[in-house]
Amino acid sequence: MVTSLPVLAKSLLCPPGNGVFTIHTAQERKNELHQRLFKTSAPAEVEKAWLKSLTALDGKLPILLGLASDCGGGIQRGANWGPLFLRLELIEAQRTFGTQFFDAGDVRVIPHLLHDRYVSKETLSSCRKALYGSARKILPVSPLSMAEAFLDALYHRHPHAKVFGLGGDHSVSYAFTKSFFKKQKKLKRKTGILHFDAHTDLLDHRLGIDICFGSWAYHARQWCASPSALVQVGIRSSGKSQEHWERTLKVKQFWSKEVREEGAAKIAQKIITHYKKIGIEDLYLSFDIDALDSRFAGATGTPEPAGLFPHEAAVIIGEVARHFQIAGADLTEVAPFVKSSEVISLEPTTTLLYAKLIANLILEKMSASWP
Ligand SMILES: [Mn+2]
Repeated sequence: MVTSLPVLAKSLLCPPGNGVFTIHTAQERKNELHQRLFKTSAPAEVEKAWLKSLTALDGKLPILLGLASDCGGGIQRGANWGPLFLRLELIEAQRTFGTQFFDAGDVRVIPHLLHDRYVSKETLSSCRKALYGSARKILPVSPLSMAEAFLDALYHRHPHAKVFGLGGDHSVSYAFTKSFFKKQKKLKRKTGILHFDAHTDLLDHRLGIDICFGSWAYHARQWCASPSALVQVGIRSSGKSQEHWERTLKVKQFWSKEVREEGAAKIAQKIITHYKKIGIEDLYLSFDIDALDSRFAGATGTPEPAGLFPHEAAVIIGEVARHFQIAGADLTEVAPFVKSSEVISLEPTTTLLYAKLIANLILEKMSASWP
């Protein structure tokens, strides 16, 4: 028997904003979010209202899925708070711009786990007991594995659903893209990735760990229509040269410097020409907030100067989305409690402002109907 989506969601997910397991921390923000979404902040009422809302999930609007995991990060964590803070921004955007989306909630997160492939039998049993009340429940226990299980079921039911994932550190894109590419393959759609980032995330492993914030793109490129269907924009902090990555892994890169020198519109045209040449039909858009210059996005795990200006990213997304369907997307590495040393007073709010604008733009493009 196929489990219904709301029933599966009840096991794997929790109400929007609840992905970080806390008793008191940020409770006022959770209350605010739940008041706005469900007109109540009483936990039992919120749970009831959220479960009821899931029965209306029909895959027509872009679907938000929060994955409040930063276990795959490793320099400065804090992106686990992304989904809660971004939700409040998106509700604001909804009011200002009329952007439409369906909020499925957050994946339940055990913050010490990343993916079930790293989990021992004993831990699997004890975490199943903790999450599902029984060690015999054959369900995943790690955030990335749970996200993948939910998305597999969602895409099985609604193959054309467009999911906008809210991270989390960038390892969450491993789970989002894995499910996404499985179903794109079934739909026989030739699909690429448009990846905004200061870093390439192209390591095959980091300290022996094959799934993390520095390696998800290495794996995801193998699921694309071809390796060169992974196009990276905004790169500027890499141990290896552009020539190295393009030659050895066949990916296509536009470093931040090139965008500044040639202008965003011209880069967008180059990207469009490239995707057309290799026959791409659909795109997955992954946006690491550190693609933006650290003056605009300092509240993130690895802020980098000399990055993209928000309008440059917006021009590229806008142009490319006129030619290719944005069939799936995510926004990662927004770490609202993180302050880097420059412009301390401004950073969290500045980062959230630009994250909101980028997220809103992506949702708007995902909402566009496609022939
Ligand atoms: Mn990244």
